[in-house]
Amino acid sequence: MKSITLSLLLGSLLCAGGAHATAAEHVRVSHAWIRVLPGDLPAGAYVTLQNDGDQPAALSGASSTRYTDVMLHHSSTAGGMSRMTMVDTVTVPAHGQAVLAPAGYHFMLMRATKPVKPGDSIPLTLKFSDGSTLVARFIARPANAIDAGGEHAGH
Ligand SMILES: [Cu+2]
Repeated sequence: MKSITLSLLLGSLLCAGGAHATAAEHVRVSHAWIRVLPGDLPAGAYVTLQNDGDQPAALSGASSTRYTDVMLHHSSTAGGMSRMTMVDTVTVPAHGQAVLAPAGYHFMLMRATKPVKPGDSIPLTLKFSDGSTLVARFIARPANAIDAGGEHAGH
């Protein structure tokens, strides 16, 4: 019973401020990775965002000191042609998740300020439409990688 009391107490402390909590405070990041391409080609960045909040969170972009520009894109395939479109936001549903992954939503990282190699850990600042931000580390993976690697490499 003690542990239940403690977690209830912690829960109410964490929720202090309730309605004023920002989107970033409710979002957890996992499977954050970058697919590094040769030369100065733009790199795709992928991540899973889990929203523990009661309100949807709208991801509106990102920035990084390691890249000159970061754009939010969506890839789609129609008639065998693959294309990318710019998007303003990606919604992370309340108590749900949004997955940025190859062939779907992704960040496009433009013009690295210095070369990024597989194995590097690159901080990206994720931005939400309420103005809140969240810094997450993205693992750089080789061009032939299909996911974040590690224990989930078997997907
Ligand atoms: Cu793109």
